[in-house]
Amino acid sequence: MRSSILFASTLWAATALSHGNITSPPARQPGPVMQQVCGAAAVSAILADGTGPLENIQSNGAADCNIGLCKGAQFEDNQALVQAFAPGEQVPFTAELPIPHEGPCNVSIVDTATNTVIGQPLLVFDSYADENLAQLPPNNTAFSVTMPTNLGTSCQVPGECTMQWFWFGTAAQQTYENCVDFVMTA
Ligand SMILES: [Cu+2]
Repeated sequence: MRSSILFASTLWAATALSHGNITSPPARQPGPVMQQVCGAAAVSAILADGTGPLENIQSNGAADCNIGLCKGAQFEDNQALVQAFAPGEQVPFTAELPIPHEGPCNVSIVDTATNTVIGQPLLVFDSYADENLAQLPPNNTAFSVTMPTNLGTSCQVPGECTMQWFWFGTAAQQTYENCVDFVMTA
């Protein structure tokens, strides 16, 4: 998004511009529980453009609503999407980046109760989605992570952990997140 239209929050603008998101594995989507927690406007913003940045999503200000964790999407709306991964398993991701914005990106496992990263990021791009390149590197839209082998008993209960793709467009000042809910198999 150009800075000149950063202020735009109208529906047509959000619809006309798409930026990026994870398309596989399935990422958390908005739903009725998110609407209860974060309000209808936040849900509408994601439904209007699922690839838009966090900055386009208006929270209702409730203490329980954290747009900075999975765009405010709630685990309870996504229990059917929980993936099962084994320690050491390679998990392929696909992303779409219709409007790239250069900046850092990472994939990490997040403890949802505390919104803190567990261990080291599974993947780090110092420079991702560089719109100045003639063509994005193939690993920007198809990459994989290796599930850690040292999680102990963490992440075995659905909803306890989520795998978060995080990308910040530095010049655009736009933040992107998608969460893949999963359990680690023993
Ligand atoms: Cu954008």
